[in-house]
Amino acid sequence: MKNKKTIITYGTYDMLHVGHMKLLERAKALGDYLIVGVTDENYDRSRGKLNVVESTKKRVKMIESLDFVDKVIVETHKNQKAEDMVKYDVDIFAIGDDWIGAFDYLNEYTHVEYLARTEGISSTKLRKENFDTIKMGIVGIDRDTKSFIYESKFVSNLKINRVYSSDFLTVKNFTKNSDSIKYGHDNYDDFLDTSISAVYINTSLNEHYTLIKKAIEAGKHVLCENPLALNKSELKELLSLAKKEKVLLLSALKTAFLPAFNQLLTELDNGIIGEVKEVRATRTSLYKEKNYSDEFIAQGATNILSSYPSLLVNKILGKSNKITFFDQKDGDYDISNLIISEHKGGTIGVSRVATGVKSEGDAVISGTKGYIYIPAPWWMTQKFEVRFENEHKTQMFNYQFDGCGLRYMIAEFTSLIQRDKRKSKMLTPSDMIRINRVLLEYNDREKEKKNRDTKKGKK
Ligand code: C2G
Repeated sequence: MKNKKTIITYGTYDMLHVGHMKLLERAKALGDYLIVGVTDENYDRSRGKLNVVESTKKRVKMIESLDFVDKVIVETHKNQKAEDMVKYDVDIFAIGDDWIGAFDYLNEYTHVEYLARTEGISSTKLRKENFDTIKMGIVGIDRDTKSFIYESKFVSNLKINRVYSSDFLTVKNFTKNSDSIKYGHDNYDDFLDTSISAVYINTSLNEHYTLIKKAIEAGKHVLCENPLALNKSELKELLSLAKKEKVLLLSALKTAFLPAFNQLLTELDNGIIGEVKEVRATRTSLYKEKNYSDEFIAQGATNILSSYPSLLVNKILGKSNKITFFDQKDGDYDISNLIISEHKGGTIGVSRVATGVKSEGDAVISGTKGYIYIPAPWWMTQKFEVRFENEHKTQMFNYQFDGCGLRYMIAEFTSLIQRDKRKSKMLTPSDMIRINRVLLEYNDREKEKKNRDTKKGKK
């Protein structure tokens, strides 16, 4: 006979409040030993909780400080509850009655008890009361604008209320057909001179630098599609300007904010495949920009797509020491590029991008004990497999998400502003410099080549 009754319960416990406390006390009263599972950030984001304000570490600490809690564990994935019931020989699983029915399947392992929830209090309500709503404007209107607006609706305390495009008719058509956005501008200064505190920029690449600079100077936080600028000095200038003006400048590389992508980095840090020796990633798209400009540098495959493979390569291998390009061109336009980068300890990054050739968009990370396979489209990371020489040891990681993945990035951007933070751990300014180094170096080399050719032609 067991002499103590073990109770387990789980939750996020963001901004710990009286509702949480009462639930935990009631749970403890059901037995002798209370285990509390605190959800980890990636798991929360993968189950649609995008707006959690406090870090896992902070939330764990808060629960640990409660004297009636006997043990705190971290919940990282969906199937963990069943595993924990067995592991801790749990007698009762207790949870608020907002979950009624959802955990009946655990009756197979333990006794499930739904406890009355406290009315009138929630973390969502506290977040609304404690943080101002951020007003955001969109710069540039194209086929992706609607999905950005749709995805932003899943992020609390954010309101997108105006758009800017240099083309008057585009603005007029957009605001006429939009349910939520009624204000449109074709004058950028007027647009910036409104109550918005943040902008999202998605225009042709060669306009980014000027638009970002003006927005920062007007004191706005900026989320902008990558690349932020088309040469090194401009990128560094923008990052230091943002620092000086105390605003947030973030590249809109959505992959960096996906739950599965971040879980993958955590697994690699934990040494799941040993030492990483090579990272290989491909991204191709046959979609050509509508507003194809004669600024060839801003339109080739390297500029449009290389940020994604570079993100994976640089997040895992760190700064590159040497980069070699194997490009194929159609006139000035690079239709494909095989980019080999060398990193610390002789490790290798292989990035393949193309806008004129189609290929499999997967990624492989090779280590001394095994490798990780991310199926196409790897940059929309939802799942990955950790494979070993012994195929029976394969581990699958699944973090399916709804929508097109933008909401995780928008949530991070909003939450950083709300918490008065100017850097994202998921994509730091150094990450942005490293990632952009590839295309900026390519642009510099191409420009030099072109200058040499023009000089030769003149002779
Ligand atoms: N709760 C409550 N009264 C409130 C708010 C929350 O009793 N006004 C309870 C919830 O029912 C839950 C616990 O407090 O049992 C933690 O709530 P959350 O932090 O919102 O976490 P939740 O998303 O419910 O976690 O694995 C995670 C769990 O399955 C659910």
